[in-house]
Amino acid sequence: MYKIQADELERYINEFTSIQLLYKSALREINTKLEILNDEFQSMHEYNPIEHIKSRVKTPKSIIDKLIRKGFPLSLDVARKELNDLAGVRVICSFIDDIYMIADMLISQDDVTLIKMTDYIKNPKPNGYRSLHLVVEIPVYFSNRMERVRVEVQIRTVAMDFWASLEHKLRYKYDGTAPEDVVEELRECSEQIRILDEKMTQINRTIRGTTARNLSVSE
Ligand code: 0O2
Repeated sequence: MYKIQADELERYINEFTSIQLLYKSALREINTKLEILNDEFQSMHEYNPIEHIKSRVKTPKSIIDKLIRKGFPLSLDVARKELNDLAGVRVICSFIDDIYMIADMLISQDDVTLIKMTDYIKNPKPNGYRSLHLVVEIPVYFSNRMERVRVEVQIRTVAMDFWASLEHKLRYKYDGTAPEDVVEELRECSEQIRILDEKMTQINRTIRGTTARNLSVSE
């Protein structure tokens, strides 16, 4: 078990505070982009693809846990280089089609650089986790400099988010080692949610008179 000295922890927290502004600013930029897309859709099509948006800068404890989990040394420089989710945005959409549409619209913006995309909807994790993950880099302008900052954007439906929240809670409860029957039940719930999401998406297409959108973003 890795033990952190008090002075090391204090230095780490001080360093963390100094870069928090950078990541908070990047989150504001991304949030604004997403809100504009949602508002434009509402105004042009009377339709909101985004139910809600949550964002956070990763806490010091969560950064330490992840560095240890991934076998990296405890350094903020390493965290900034190796962890993609120091700044994270979670975008909750109504339907599966909306996820790919929002992702497409975001990454096609000139100042947004796509670093990595992981499609856990087409290829769910073995435990049943489903979500579209984008790591993007955006410029943040300060008084005397511009910095390019990475942000992880997780886009998923309300149902996928419901599953992920419960699974996250259970994982904490069992300290990462849930009994196999619980793991299996969660997998089954994920499958039921997949069926439900696909049905709801189909109903939405029928109501709105649309066909499957171009999902090229994940192909
Ligand atoms: P927390 O506490 O939510 O911050 P990589 O980006 O490939 O270098 P990483 O970061 O492990 O490596 O990638 P991945 O798998 O995309 O996971 C990033 C985040 O996605 C996680 O952050 C979770 O928020 C979420 N996530 C991934 N897998 C699962 C899962 O099985 N269940 C749930 N509930 N969430 C998941 P953290 O830091 O692990 O956790």
